[in-house]
Amino acid sequence: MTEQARIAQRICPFCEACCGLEIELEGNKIMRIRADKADVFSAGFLCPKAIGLKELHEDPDRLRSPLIKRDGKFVAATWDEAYAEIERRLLPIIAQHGADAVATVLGNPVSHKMGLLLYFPKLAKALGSRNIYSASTLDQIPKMLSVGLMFGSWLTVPVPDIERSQFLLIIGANPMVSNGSMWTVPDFRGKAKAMRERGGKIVVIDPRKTETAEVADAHHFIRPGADVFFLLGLVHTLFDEKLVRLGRLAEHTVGVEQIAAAVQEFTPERMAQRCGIAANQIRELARSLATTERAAVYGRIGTCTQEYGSLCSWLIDVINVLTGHLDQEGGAMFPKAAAFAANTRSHSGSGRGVISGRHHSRVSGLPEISGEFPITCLAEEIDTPGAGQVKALITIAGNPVLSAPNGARLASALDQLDFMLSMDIYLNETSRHADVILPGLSPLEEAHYDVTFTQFSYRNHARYSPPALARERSQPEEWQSILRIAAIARGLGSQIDIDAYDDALLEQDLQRSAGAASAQIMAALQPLRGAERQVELALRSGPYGDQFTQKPDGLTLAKIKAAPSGLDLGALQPRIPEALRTTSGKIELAPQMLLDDLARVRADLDTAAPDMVIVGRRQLRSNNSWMHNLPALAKGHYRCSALLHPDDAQRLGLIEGGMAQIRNGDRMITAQVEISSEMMPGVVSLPHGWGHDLPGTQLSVAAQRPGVNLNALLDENLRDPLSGNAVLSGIAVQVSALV
Ligand SMILES: Nc1nc2c(c(=O)[nH]1)N[C@H]1C(S)=C(S)[C@@H](COP(=O)(O)OP(=O)(O)OC[C@H]3O[C@@H](n4cnc5c(=O)[nH]c(N)nc54)[C@H](O)[C@@H]3O)O[C@H]1N2
Ligand SMILES: Nc1nc2c(c(=O)[nH]1)N[C@H]1C(S)=C(S)[C@@H](COP(=O)(O)OP(=O)(O)OC[C@H]3O[C@@H](n4cnc5c(=O)[nH]c(N)nc54)[C@H](O)[C@@H]3O)O[C@H]1N2
Ligand code: SF4
Ligand SMILES: [Mo]
Repeated sequence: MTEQARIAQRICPFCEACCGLEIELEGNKIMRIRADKADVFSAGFLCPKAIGLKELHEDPDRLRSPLIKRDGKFVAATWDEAYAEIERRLLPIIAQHGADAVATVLGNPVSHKMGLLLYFPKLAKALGSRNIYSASTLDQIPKMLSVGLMFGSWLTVPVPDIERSQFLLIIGANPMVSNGSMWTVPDFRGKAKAMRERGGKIVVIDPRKTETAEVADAHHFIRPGADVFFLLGLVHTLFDEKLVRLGRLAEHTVGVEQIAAAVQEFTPERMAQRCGIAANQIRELARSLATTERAAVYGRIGTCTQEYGSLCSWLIDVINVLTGHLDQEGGAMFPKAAAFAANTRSHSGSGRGVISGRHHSRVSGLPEISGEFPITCLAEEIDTPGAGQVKALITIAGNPVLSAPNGARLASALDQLDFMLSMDIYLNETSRHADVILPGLSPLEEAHYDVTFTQFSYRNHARYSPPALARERSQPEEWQSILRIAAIARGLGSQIDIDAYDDALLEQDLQRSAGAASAQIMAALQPLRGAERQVELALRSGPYGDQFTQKPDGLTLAKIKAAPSGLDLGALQPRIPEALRTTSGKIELAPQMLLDDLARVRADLDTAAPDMVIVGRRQLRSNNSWMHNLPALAKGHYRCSALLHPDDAQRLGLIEGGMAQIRNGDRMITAQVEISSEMMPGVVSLPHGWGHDLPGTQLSVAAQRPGVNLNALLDENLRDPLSGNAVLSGIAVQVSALV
């Protein structure tokens, strides 16, 4: 290595696996990116997307200065000009139309950015608008609702304790490709292999024989959207065959009798036809789950983004409880994050539970869940006139024009706004509609702590990445930008001293939470600022923290910084009842809202399968809509293909590489055909996040192979009624050859 060569550690911000990487640098140049073998959590794993960190840093299309739209064209602007423009445009809208006229949209990368995650609440408070939307309602809100009702806080999600498990039932998830979701588990492949080597078994339920199914012991096709029937068949069998064993959890659980009564009619024999899995298979799987000492059921996108998303998410954990595997070694366990987890805060063992439906959306009257409305309501809130209409929008690291159903309607709604601000690193399908774009930093220029994913991790740990490269002095960190917008919204002016404002807000917070000790804590946090200071505060007052010197051996940010490959905090430990925050202090196995929703299932018992339905698909070298501009990831075989079974291809007259028209009512897309028996007959699979052929973007690589937009086919009004999550899977379509 030359003199200036150095290695920086960085947690990869691209997906939930949060791999620890080593960035080899010479001056400002990135020479190489490798896995950090010493990383206490990911232990030398990475995937091909890691190289994207270099390409993203160097991407000439990535925005480096603010843009302001003048006479329909974007022009580069200074930060001061951009903030002044926001102030000039936003304040009159708030003054004239009120707080709810300003909506915000948060996208997926927010959960990988500590600055955005920790400072968005300050912007939300300053705006005071009920119109908050995020990618959660295209994703995991059904799981948040079910665990919220059962365990008392939105993110108390049990994850498989894979290193000690002997049986894993994976439903509607493909961790071999996605690298895990709501389950932070780098190197799923290695862990699955180790599991099988010690005699463990993995069974996958999916309408496609996925990469995960390939490394599993068994795979069963399931009719898309029919998981609820399968899961009810499993729960029925547990009672029918007297396999229910709550073990240690019996005294901490209420609602078992209600579940027994509710599932009586859902025999596997009745469910088989509807879900496509034979009754004896359902019974066999229930027995395996119940009789294997260390086992867990895990479900993800396929079980959430469908019309029974909340019921499926709930039943998965009902099974974990009834089989005695919840909160047990080798079962589905609750991580204990070192900072920020609601289930480690305040009084342990009980709490206020979760409350939803405090207000309803203006047009469709849908309830807020966890403080947000379904993102599929955004377009109607903008394009439906009347009091309370959304007139301004702030998008933060989100691309809903591609990621949400019926982007065409949303795109034209965005053009009707009086003002739109995008905090984004690209001029893309969504940010092209903005009046001002504020770019974030390259991930290599910012510090990182995993605020969210430590709450879903297969093992407890704490890691911190300092910035690998210095940022341009003129470029603020994202927490600073978002806080400045908050100050603007409060009428404090765009010129405010942001560090002083941050101090003042923290002082207020501390006075509320720590009372007399607040001045002392404030002093102890010196000289940190911004997001980093929030991390230090949360760590030191968290479950492993030094409690500001009361426990000198406890955790501080300095201790984590001194361990560049992270600190291991041990395997997951049983946490019930301590992790509960329900009002009863019990696991609420049978929340009324979920029991009531079974009426929909009863009414749907005999619905016949449509000729063809469409489902989504994720791919290793792609991440939602925004990594298609990175050459190393974009190259290779064409990926945005419509994958279907040879029998369907033959029946529909489709040929490999030919074009198919896919229709849903009057919506239509054209996609290239790929034929494979890995698909369940009657199901076509297409990735999402493509369709980079819209005008006015600056994505030169992505535009060369734009792909087609799956969401252009989907109906924004189809939702899981309980959670409001969009239905993205199992939608009936007509497929025909394009002649
Ligand atoms: N049909 C179908 N649709 C789906 C899904 C599906 O399975 N099927 N999946 C859904 C899921 S799970 C999700 S999470 C959503 C994702 O939905 P979105 O979050 O709306 O989409 P992304 O493609 O992740 O867009 C991320 C945006 O953040 C920007 N960005 C990236 N890094 C940064 C940064 O550091 N700072 C800032 N300010 N911006 C940044 C990118 O340029 C991009 O505009 O898509 C959903 N849509
Ligand atoms: N490489 C890569 N990794 C990613 C992402 C990415 O875009 N690319 N996105 C990230 C994000 S935002 C998320 S949320 C996670 C998602 O993580 P996962 O949920 O693991 O991701 P998917 O690959 O979408 O897996 C969903 C599976 O559900 C199946 N499926 C579809 N419909 C149904 C159904 O009705 N029932 C059942 N049982 N299965 C069904 C699909 O065939 C697919 O195999 O991945 C994250 N990681
Ligand atoms: S699996 Fe790949 S994209 Fe995900 S965190 Fe690891 S290196 Fe990054
Ligand atoms: Mo997601």
